[in-house]
Amino acid sequence: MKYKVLKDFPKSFLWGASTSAYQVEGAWNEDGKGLSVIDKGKRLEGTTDFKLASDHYHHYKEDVSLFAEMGLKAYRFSIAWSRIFPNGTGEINKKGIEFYNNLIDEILKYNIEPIVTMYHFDLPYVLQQKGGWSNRDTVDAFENYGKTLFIHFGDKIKYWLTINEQNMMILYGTAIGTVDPNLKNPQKELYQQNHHMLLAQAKVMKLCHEMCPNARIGPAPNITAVYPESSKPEDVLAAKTWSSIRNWLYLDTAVFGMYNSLAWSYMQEKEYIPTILEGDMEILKAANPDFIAFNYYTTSTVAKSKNDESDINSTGDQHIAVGESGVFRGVSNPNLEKTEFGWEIDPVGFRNTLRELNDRYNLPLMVTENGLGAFDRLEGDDIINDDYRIDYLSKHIEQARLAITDGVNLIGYFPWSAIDLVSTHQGISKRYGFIYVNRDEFDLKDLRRIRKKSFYWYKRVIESNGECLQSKVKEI
Ligand code: BGP
Repeated sequence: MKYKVLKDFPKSFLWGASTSAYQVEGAWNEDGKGLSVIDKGKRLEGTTDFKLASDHYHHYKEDVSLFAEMGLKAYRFSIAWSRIFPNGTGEINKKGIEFYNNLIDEILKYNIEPIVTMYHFDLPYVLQQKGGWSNRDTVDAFENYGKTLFIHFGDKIKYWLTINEQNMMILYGTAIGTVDPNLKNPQKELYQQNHHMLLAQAKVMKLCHEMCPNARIGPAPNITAVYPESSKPEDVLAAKTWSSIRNWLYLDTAVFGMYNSLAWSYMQEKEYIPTILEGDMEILKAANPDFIAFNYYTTSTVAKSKNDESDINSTGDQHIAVGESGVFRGVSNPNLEKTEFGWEIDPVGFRNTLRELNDRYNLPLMVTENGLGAFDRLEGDDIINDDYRIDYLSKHIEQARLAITDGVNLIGYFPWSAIDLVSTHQGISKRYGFIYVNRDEFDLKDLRRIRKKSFYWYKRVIESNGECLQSKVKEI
């Protein structure tokens, strides 16, 4: 649609950037932190583990001062559950509370809004050993963890995200490294785990409203618009099926407290229906999220299933539509370029996704991840010319502004990632940050922080409240 004038980003727009504890902190076993499933997980051959990561645990003051120099209005980070409860429940680790109080105070010192993700893939390993999310006790463990966070940090944190990318843990958990390798019937188990996570999420949302009446809380799935490969009605049907399974199963339960009917039929057909106890649906209905946070990297394109193994598009990861025989066929979108990691780049798809969420839920939206992983090169004089990242982000911000003009209630935008950190499964060489961390997969070098070209670019974007972008706004 052609607009004569574009609406501005709101004056209070949360220009931010994101990280997660296990991917940035390091100090994997320091100061009383317990193990998480990530610490016990396998690594891709030739890529680093998370033991040191970006060593943010020891560099956080310098890092936050750089975030402030970049002009961030907000910073999204996660709290490591096993740094607060080394065993998931039971005794609190005081050093863990101390670290996050120091980090939050450092962020607030620069008038940056701290946005906390309560759980970002790193389930305490002791809980995994007790059955993880298959064990309904983990629901209570998460509620207890949430209550502890609200007690210790509730006076400083205004925005809480419950669970990062629950849908990716269910659909692509093996790629991410969150699936218990000992599960007997993984698929069926994962949908029972999902139900327990939904209950846990709903309980902490209700608790947050009771304990921290001035705070706002919401879910944080990975959401993407799903396109049909053609205008063939069967392809359109397949796209709606995948979107229900990938997106609406998670958000209809979080927002409406009900399972999406198409996703439910899929679960019935596959015999994935979880055990739902008396009162569970009432718990889901009592959640009432204040906003929806979501991560966006790309869109999915699917076609009608051919009911054979050729439906499977690739080994896939959380940003590639794999396909499921008898359900949908994962295909590439010939209209989109790909990153060097095979992820399709779709800025207009970002606007599609924003519109779809706004229409479906009519809640404030916060984009908590959007970014380009690339093999950045450190050139002479500490120069990193990540023009490709500037191009990717500027095009997505342009589309965000068009979506705001469309009427979408967008309250924040947080590129992944604030600073280089370790990819879920592709090492630290796959860099996302505005700030380069001088280490390689196995050579830790000096870990010095180096501002990339995109650091200065994003600083200008924030100063101009989104006006000053590299490429002109496309008229669509
Ligand atoms: C999202 C996760 C982030 C981050 C991002 C980039 O799914 O929420 O934690 O990992 O993907 O993907 P990757 O790290 O696999 O390159």
